[in-house]
Amino acid sequence: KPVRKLLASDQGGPGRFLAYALAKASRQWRRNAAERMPEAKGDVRIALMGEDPLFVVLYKLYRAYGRVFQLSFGPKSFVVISDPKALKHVLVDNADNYTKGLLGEILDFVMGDGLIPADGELWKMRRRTVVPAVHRKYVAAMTEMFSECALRGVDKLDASIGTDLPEKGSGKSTSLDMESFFSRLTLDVIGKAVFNYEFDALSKDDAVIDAVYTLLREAEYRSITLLPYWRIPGVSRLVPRQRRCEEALTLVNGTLNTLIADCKQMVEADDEKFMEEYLSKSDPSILRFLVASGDDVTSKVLRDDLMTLLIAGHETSAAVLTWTFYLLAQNPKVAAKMRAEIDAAMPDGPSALTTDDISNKLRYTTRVIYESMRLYPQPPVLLRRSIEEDMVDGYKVRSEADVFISVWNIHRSEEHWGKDVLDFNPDRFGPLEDPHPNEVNTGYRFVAFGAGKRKCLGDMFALYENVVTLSMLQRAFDFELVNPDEPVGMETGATIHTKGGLNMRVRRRKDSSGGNGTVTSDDDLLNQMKMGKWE
Ligand code: HEM
Ligand code: RET
Repeated sequence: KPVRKLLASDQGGPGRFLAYALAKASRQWRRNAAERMPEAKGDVRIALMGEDPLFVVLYKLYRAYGRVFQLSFGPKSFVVISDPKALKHVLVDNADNYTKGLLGEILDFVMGDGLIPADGELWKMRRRTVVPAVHRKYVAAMTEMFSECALRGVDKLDASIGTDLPEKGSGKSTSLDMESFFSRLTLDVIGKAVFNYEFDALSKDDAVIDAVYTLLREAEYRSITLLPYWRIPGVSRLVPRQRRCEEALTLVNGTLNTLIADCKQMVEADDEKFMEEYLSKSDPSILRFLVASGDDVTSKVLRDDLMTLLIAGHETSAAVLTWTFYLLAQNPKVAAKMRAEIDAAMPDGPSALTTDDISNKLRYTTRVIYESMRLYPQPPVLLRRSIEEDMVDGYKVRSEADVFISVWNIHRSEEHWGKDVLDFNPDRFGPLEDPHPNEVNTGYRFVAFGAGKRKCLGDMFALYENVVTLSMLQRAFDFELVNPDEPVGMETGATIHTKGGLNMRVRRRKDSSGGNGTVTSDDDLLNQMKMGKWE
């Protein structure tokens, strides 16, 4: 105000110069004040040491400190972003100023120079090489395989029904940890898709499967120990785990190298024009595409990318299915509406689905998956590191600052989604004609697959895989929580897990033809049991 007054009374001469200088200083002062980012302090450290997973602590802090704030511990500090515009700035508008930062440190041991942690020219080159492998036609071909794997899952569940004591009047059931079921099912899917490898994790445990799980657990362990790096001094605590992890890496790498070599031989023996033939082959795997399109099979980046795809495709889909089933169990109206759609799409029981079926007959089911990814985004937080100083939402972000973009916070923000933000409501995305919410058509409020140049390249693959698996299982069975009144709890690694598994009771649906296409009712089942078929 005084500056404005001075300006108003300015009649020229030295007064004019003084007014100008004061106005400039005032603007500078205001800018500096605005640039001072809210800082979470006090007992934040205690909160972070507590029971809540990191992303839940960040949600509480977001509600206290707002959409961009800084979290500091002694010399360490990082910026937490919970705002669509700020997210867009970092991931899209000024994306070249950010690297994957900590993510590389967390995932280096298993992904090396793979696409997720890679930066700069290497990333650009690999993205250009890998993206064509997951084009539309490949995803359509894969959808057939998703159906096969899901049907195998249906058979597995079907075979285990009857292992629980029947409750009065409720028919035979089985109770099992669906989280672990989904983890095995999605491992089978991604093994086939990436390198045409049959893990068959739904049926067996073997050394390679064990080794893959050791690596996954290690990646998750590093996410939670290296990430809140204030928790442990250095990485010394990792050392005792190191050997087991090394052994697992050796085994999985060995398997990958064999698969690469086999594939190379196969492609070389094939004198037809590969690119045209690719999709009609019995194994249109990503590996086959990369080898045939000239990727150097001796290169470490090829192996790193295969491992990256294996982990990225496996962990995320398993988590999405787990939380979708949890949400459906708690929201029977949504479940019933979805069921009606699924039953109409597969009137005679579980059967193979195509991408056309998904696009035309399973739009609400598609929305169920998206809405589940809104409430439980996997991973809940994205990581970046600034290269040069930047301005985000009017605040200064220093160079080499670690930035956490909380997708969880954006997806659960009342400001952006309204009062019913926590409701599981697949209808919230509007008319079903276009069932695909994305960053652009939601103004960066829905960013389950990220945004900008580092956006997930497996988004359609993942969506179809999840819709097919969800539909098939729901067509065949009824699912309910074994302990509906007990919260499942959350734990974070790279993705969100339940605390003690997703324990569900599974019953064959009376109107379903079941996994082997022969069981139509409990009576049928009983007869068959008498004949020893289900023993
Ligand atoms: C990147 C989510 C499935 C491959 C990402 C990112 C997200 C994401 C959020 C961005 C990470 C960042 O910005 O830091 C998901 C979810 C999935 C899924 C929720 C399942 C529901 C898949 C599948 C594949 C895949 C099936 C492979 C077939 C990748 C790759 C990247 C990536 C290679 C790195 C892309 C790049 O940096 O250029 N994913 N993903 N993802 N995802 Fe996915
Ligand atoms: C996945 C595959 C999809 C893309 C990315 C991955 C890794 C994410 C990590 C996130 C860690 C987040 C944490 C948040 C805590 O609140 C899931 C492998 C980027 C490692 C620990």
